[in-house]
Amino acid sequence: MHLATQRFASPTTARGVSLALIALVVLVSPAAPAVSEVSALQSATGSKIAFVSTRDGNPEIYVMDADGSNQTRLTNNPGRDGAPTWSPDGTRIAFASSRDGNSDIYIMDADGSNVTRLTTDPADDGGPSWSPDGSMIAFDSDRSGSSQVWRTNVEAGNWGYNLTQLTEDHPLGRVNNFLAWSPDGRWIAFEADRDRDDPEIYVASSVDGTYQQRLTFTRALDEVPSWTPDSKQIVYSTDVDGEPQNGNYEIYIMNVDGSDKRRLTNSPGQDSNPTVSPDGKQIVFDSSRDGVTEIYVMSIDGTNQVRLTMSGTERTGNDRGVSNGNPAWSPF
Ligand SMILES: [Ca+2]
Ligand SMILES: [Ca+2]
Ligand SMILES: [Ca+2]
Repeated sequence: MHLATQRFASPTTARGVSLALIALVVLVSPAAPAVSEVSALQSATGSKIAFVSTRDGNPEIYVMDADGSNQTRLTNNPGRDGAPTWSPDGTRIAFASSRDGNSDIYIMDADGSNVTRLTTDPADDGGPSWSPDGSMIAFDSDRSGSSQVWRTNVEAGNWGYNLTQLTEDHPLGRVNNFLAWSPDGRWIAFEADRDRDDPEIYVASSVDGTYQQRLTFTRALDEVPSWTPDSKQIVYSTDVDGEPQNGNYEIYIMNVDGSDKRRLTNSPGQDSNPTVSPDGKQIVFDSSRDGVTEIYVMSIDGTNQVRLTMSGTERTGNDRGVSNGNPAWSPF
């Protein structure tokens, strides 16, 4: 974990364990909702973006149209609510919240109603990412003693939740988190500090955590991976340009084998938390390039960068300011 990264949605930042939104983007929904449900969710532009804002005093989850219009609050709780991730059918949002005293995973309908609690462990659970078939959620938890990647069924069913730990504890308690389930269902991408004091991007089998492959090899902070809809590329954030761990993150894209890494942003602020639109043509991300953290969108090749939120304010004295970040593009 890295102080340089903007982690305002985390309920546990003070401990150095934090959560993020990793959007799960799917090209095809295996369990399509009823037509009426889909049409109710679709905006005029055909897509929604969930995000986290502190504009109402503490971190809450909001949703907006993909052009930045119709910004609506979905949670209203004094706890820290963050890390929104869409169900593959677009009807629900999983998120992390500290509303019951420690960070747990919750699920709500896409309009904010029907909130249910998925995890109840006294350890911190966060950073959910939905499986593309909708049946499971991967998340990070320190219930084993250090932050590791876990998954659980969304419904108990006849065989229970089948809670499974996918990454192993390390003697030094290093972290594996900021995970994203691949749209083809086979892989979970995550960042891990396990090798050294700077994180790298890994992928592992979503079945049992095997076949782990490390995709970055830098002294930089390589973080917050997310997938393109075809599962062939990963977008992420890194401060690899300039001095090691300088904190100036840029959005990069690479092939799933780690090849062909390309920089998409070039701003003096922190550019982070990218997720890809369901048509694979755009990336939504957050950036502090204009002085406060706001949400931006760009084409998949880095062109046409446009700011979507405008309500951020700077920290001054005891005023913690307002930030908008951790965007997640809906699957429709
Ligand atoms: Ca809240
Ligand atoms: Ca690194
Ligand atoms: Ca930057």
